[in-house]
This record gives sequence, structure tokens and C-alpha cells, in this order.
Amino acid sequence: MATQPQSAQGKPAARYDVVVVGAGFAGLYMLHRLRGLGLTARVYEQGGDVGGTWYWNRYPGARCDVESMQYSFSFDDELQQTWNWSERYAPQPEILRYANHVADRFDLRRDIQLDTRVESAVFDEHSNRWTVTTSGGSVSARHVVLATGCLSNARMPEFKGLRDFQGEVYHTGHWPHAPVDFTGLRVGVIGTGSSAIQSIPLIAEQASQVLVFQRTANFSVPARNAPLTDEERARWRADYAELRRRAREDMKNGILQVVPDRGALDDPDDIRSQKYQARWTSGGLTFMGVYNNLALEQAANDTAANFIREKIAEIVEDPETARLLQPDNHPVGSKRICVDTDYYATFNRPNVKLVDIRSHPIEQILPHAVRSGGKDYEVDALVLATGFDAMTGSVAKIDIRGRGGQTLNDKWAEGPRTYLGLMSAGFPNLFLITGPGSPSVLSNMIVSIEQHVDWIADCLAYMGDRGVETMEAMRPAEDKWVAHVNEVAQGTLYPQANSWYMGANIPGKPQIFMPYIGGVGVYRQICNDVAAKDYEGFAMTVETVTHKAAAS
Ligand code: NA7
Repeated sequence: MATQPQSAQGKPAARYDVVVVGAGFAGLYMLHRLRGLGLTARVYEQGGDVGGTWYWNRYPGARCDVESMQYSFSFDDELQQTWNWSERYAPQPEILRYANHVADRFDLRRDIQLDTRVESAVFDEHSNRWTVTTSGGSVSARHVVLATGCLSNARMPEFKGLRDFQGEVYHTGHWPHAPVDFTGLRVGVIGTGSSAIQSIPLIAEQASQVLVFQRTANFSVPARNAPLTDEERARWRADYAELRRRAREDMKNGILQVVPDRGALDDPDDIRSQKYQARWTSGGLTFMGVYNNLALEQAANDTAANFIREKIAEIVEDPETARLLQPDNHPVGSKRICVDTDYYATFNRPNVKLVDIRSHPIEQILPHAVRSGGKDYEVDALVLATGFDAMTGSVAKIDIRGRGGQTLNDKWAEGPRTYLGLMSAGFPNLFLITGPGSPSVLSNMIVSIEQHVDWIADCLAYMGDRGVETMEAMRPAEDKWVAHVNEVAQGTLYPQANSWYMGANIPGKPQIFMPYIGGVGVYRQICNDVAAKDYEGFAMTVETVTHKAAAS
């Protein structure tokens, strides 16, 4: 007999059609679509407000590396026609205001429970329902949607002595809400990924000294951020529908750009340099879109990598610092390329020093210093810009149990396994938004979020129309998809880097290239085809009768 879930007060638990975990952009739009379907839904959010990643990542200089006119919802034309982004790249406070605006505009808050962590989700095979237990009690749901985000589980490094450090310790992904003032302090920043690269120039303006502890030098290109003019906003708005369509369907990463028609070695040296220079001058992530083979062929990639290395040498005055800042152990783009404002030039400041912890790893944190290579670097405060347990970290923190009591963590022990990044076999009615096995972090996240939310909403409508009680990925389809995701990744240079795409930043995490690199347009078409073929590769039960769609 299935036991009836109880609320914290011992009353029968509330019942919902859908529980959504997370109130970032994915959770907000999912709730909006569920409302439109007439389904009852509850969203649980562990943060004190909506916004997800943008609620937590409030370090100095935090901003999106996708341009604001594109890093925004497209599902409501009035919203995109009326929201005024102030800069080419929106700063974190503005993105958070936008998330709050969306929550208010679509009256979403009444179904969102803040400050509430989802601890477990257990599937009951008798009732075909999930019992979801939060810090506030248990509820029952037909479906669970994990809108938990890909870069939401901040990674605290395990340095010996870290707990004994006498100054403040901040993680960029868990930044305090009260203002942080580094004036007059000696600050140690550990890590040189995107968060460090954005924050170091601003910390250096305040602190008396900044020591940057670098394990892996990263490639970074200038953002060329600037205020957006009325004319620029108007240009987008005049043709928004078509521009969004092209970004979704024709671009690999969901970001509008000129699609390259040739490889890097098809141009003579001088033309190639001019093209790289043009992208360097215009700024931003599209630097990697100059040629169509930069992610595929080492010799092509080397030309782009050398261009950036030369730029670093030109900008950074001290030759030894410049040498250390030049990445030398991974192809450009195989770790997410960073987009900065004055990062390299910041090392010309007298109060900024680079410490090479690749040659001399951090041995210990002392009460007032970082010890590396037998040398003690005195600091008053520490900034850990050490990244995230990406893509699977936040899912893994929830005790999810599917058929036969199997946990998702056990199933994913050798690496995440999904069909289309949307569902995992053995876990009926459990959907992932931008899960591993989908383009996700390789794309403009909002493009991918909208695609997944729309697909899931359409799927729930299909289920409702036909009285389908459960839907789940079938193993042959899942196995085939996992093999395809791996095969496509292996055809690129990406697996060569020790990146968080590979899980390589987390000791003991299986090293598998997690996102699907086939491109958002191709992927969208695959998902649409699956849906058009009555959800091919998914099994559905209609009350007690089982209908299996043909495995793909
Ligand atoms: P990232 O890109 O994962 O960067 C983390 C940085 O911290 C990176 O330089 C790491 O070096 C370094 N790191 C991590 N652990 C350690 C330890 N134990 N010792 C020394 N150095 C360490 O995270 P971000 O927050 O900067 O950016 C994440 C994404 O957010 C970014 O790609 C954008 O999409 C936005 P490593 O490279 O592992 O040697």
C-alpha cells in the first residue's frame, strides 16, 4: 500500500499537477506555461527571491556574456518591446530586476514558495505520483520539473586550513547581499574563470593589493560593453520576431551572428588577422564564430589562440606575467571563452600580482595567508572564484528516487544519462530543463530554456488530452542518445580541456562531455520530430494500459 504523504502539520499533503524546482528563468517561464494549460503548480525556490543564478552571482562586475537584447525572453512580444536594457551586456542587478519584473508582470509569485529547499522527490509506482519533500513538508505531484540551473551549485575548494582563515571568505557564486567593501584590504582571488575575470578589475580598483592565484590561464576577449542607445533597441524591436527565429533555428549557440562560410586556413594570413582583429574590436563571444572549424581542427584553432596570445603580450607590460596569462594547455573555446572589461590591462596596475599555482599548487590556507610553493602570500580577504559543480551538481543534491527505488545519483554514477537531456529512463514524469545531453550551457541559456519549457508544456498538453498518466524515456532511446552526444563531442576539440563541461573541475566526478554540441537548431528539430512522432522513444501509460511508442 502506498502511504499518503503528509504535510509538516500532519494533514494530507497538498496535491499538484506539477512541482517545479527553482525560480530562475526556467522555473518562471515553466510556471507561466503551466498556468496557461490550466494545471496546478507549485514552485519551490531555495533563494530568498526569484532569479536563480542571477540571485546568487552578485560579485563585483557580474554581468551576462550574451548581449542583453538576446539574453531575454521572447515568449511575450509586449515584454520584449517594452523592457529597456541599459547596456550591451546587462549587469547582474538589472538582470535580477528583469526576473522580478517577469514574476510580477505575469503574476507568478502566488505559486512560488521562496526560502524552501527541495530535499527529495520519490516516485510511487502504485499511485504514479511523486512525493516531494521540502524543508517545509511534503506535497504530492503528478509531474516534477527540475529547473535547477546548470551553474547554481557553487564549488567550495577543499584547501587545508581554509576554515582557520581569519579574514572574510567569499565565493563568487554565493556572494553576500550586503555590500562588500575591499577598501584598504589585501585580497587573494583564487581562480581565473569568467567570474574572476569579471570581478578582478573592479576589486583591484578598491583593494590595496590583489593577488590572483591562477591554475589555468583562460582565453578572454574584450566585451566592448557600452550603453545601449534608443536607436539600437529600436533596431532589434523592429524585427524582433525574425531575429529571434534566426537565433533559434539558424545559429549553433542561439546567438545571432554572421555564419562563417569557411575555415581558418582557407584565408591567407593577412586576411585572417584582419578578421580576428575586426571581431576583437567589436568584442564579445562571437569571436569564436569567425571561422567554421575553430572548434573542430587544431591547426585552425591555433590561429585564433595565437591571435589572443599575441594580444595578451601586447597589453600586459611585464613579460613574465604576460607569459603566465597566455593559455597553453587547451584549445581556445574548449573551456568557455571569457568576455572581459580590462582584465589583462589590470595586471599593469602596481597593486595586482599574478601567482602561478599550476607550478606551485596551494599547499595550505593560513590564518592570514595563502601558502604556495613554500611561500606565504599575506591576504586580508579571500575571493573563491572556483566555479560550480556544473550541470548535475544541483540535481545531485536532491534525493531523487524513481522506479524500484533507484536513485538518480546511482543511475548517473558513471555520468549523466538522459534522452534528449529532457528525461532519464526509470524516472517517469520527471523533466529536466537544460539538462545534460541538451545544448544548454553551450548556448544562449534563455533560447534553450524557452525551447525546453515549450516542449515540456506541449508534452503535458498531449498527455492531458489523451489521459496519459506516465511518460518516461525508454532505455534504448536513451542509450542511443547518450552515444550520439558523446560521438558528436568526440568530433570536436572540446574534450581536450579539463573543463567543467567535462566535470573535470570536481575531483571524482566522471569525465564525460555533458552538453550536446550539435547546435540548438539541429537539436530543436530533433525534439520537434520526436514529438511529431507521438514522442518516439518515450513510453507512456494510459491508466493501467501500457502503450509503448516505438524506440528510435
Ligand atoms: P570556472 O569557469 O569553473 O572557473 C573556476 C576557476 O577556479 C578556474 O580558473 C579553476 O581552475 C579555478 N579553480 C577551481 N578549483 C580550484 C582549486 N582547487 N585550486 C585552484 N584553482 C581552482 O567558474 P566561473 O565561476 O569563473 O565561471 C563559470 C561560468 O559562469 C562561466 O563559464 C560563464 O559561463 C559563467 P582550473 O581551470 O580548474 O584549473
